[in-house]
Amino acid sequence: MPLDCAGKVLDLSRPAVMGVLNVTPDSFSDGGRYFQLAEALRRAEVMVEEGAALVDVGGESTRPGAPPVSVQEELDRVLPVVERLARELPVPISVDTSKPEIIREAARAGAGLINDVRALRLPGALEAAAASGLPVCLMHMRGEPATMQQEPVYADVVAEVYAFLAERVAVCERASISRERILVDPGFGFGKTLDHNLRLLRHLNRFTDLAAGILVGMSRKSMIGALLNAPVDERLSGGLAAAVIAFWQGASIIRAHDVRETVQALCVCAAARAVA
Ligand code: 9MG
Repeated sequence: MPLDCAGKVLDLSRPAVMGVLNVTPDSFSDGGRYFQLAEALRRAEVMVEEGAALVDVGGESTRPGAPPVSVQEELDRVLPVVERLARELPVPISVDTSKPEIIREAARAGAGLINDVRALRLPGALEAAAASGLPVCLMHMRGEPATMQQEPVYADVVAEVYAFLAERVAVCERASISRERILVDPGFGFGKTLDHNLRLLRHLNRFTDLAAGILVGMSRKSMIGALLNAPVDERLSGGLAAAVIAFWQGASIIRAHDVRETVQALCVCAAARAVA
């Protein structure tokens, strides 16, 4: 079933690449808000030209150890960008946030999807997402970004992440967010060791019955760096391999920085999968 993202349709029957657009101070030139807005728009346009089916705008870094950002600062970073992109681009604009205030304002500004790494667990987030009427992505994260990579332990990572996501889907359904508007994401790199991430990737197909679709993000992450012993700017091939495996295992949305290459890799994979 296609997802209705504030009037823009996201087709989940073929692989969709979600382009990453960070609007944190370190991701733009220091030319003031106006120039940052123009730069963000240009980057998003390029991603759409390269085949992005949606663009994910985030104003608070979720990297391990990243400092928290106030509501006002996140609003100032994200809202003008969401508003402009939603107006000017043909694809849905997703907002990467956990805060109810940002969910509400981003929905008013034209966002088409809520991408929450905390799976709507912050007070008020569930109600704000339900009231928005938008599709949501519920991601699994163990702990908080500041501490999540400090020796995470699971008895059975696949079963525990599955149980967490199933419970969050049930909570959403009770709040009138129907399963047809829910995506789930095992949260690669969020409170997981390399072994946990590999097990989740290997068994990703177990998550397909939970919701309307599976979203994953492995692009440039440290799990790829650890496997290849490569710095962040040399992880493209590994990220593409992970994207292809995830799609083959049932993911329908791949969150990625390198949009053109990811679209091409998934195009080959989808063609092979379509053959009887
Ligand atoms: C914001 N963000 C960073 N990594 C992510 C991932 O793997 N999945 C989702 N849904 N969001 C992410």
